[in-house]
Amino acid sequence: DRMSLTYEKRAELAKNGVARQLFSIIATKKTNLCLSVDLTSATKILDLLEKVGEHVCLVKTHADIIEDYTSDFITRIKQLADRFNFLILEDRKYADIGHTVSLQYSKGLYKVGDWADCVTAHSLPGEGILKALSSSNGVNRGVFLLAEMSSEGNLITPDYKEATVAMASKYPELITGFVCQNKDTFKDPGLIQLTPGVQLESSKDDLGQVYNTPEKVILEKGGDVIVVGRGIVAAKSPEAQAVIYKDTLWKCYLKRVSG
Ligand code: 5FU
Repeated sequence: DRMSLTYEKRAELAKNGVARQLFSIIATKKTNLCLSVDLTSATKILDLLEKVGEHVCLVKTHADIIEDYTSDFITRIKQLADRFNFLILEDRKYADIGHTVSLQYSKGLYKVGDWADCVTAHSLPGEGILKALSSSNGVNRGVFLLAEMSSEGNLITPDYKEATVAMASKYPELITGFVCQNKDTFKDPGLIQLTPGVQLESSKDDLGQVYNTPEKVILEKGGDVIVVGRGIVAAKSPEAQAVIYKDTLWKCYLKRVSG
């Protein structure tokens, strides 16, 4: 059962290179915190990462919300990723036919394939989307497939979720894990459960986002890497808040694997 296995052990079981790398970074840095840097200024994102880079294993971006996006931003965020040893996930949630996704992934303004260690994708269009993301893969790259969402009233059904996990099992070298909310969604301990919708107190925002606590998400719902956005980014001191989240999340993990 993946709930009781350590990150070190799971690194050995991972078939995707990015999953292996991410499990190892988590074990080395003792942090399972993924920071979602949902800011619209490249400068502000870089300033924030200077302060919190040491506390996170993964940085999640939405490149298409950045107003001053340039290739220089990518050079700098990659330097920070090297310096602080974190990976980068572009949360693009690809959802089109394979041909279009392969263009969206490698071309246009963002050229995501050049810099993102991993990306998110919907299973909705069928497995052509995974073929597209594998064939544009030269180096060590990964995909988190959306199996569940955190938002209220989302249309994902149990059947859709199961079919998503079945689809992923045909691409073991590509799939890093699932964006999902529950431990029963998948079993393979070599895959990562990336769970968003987390704040220190259970709550909601006014556009349908639902927040669970670290305890609930890690101990009951099986989250392996926890995505926090506004809980940190909108805090008075994001740096101090990142440390609080890191420590809280890590304590929950230790409790989970200790029995
Ligand atoms: F797939 C998902 C999902 O189900 N819920 C999410 O919230 C992705 N997200 C992303 O996580 C969303 O796009 C935000 O970037 C982030 C959560 O940010 P928050 O500020 O912690 O609500």
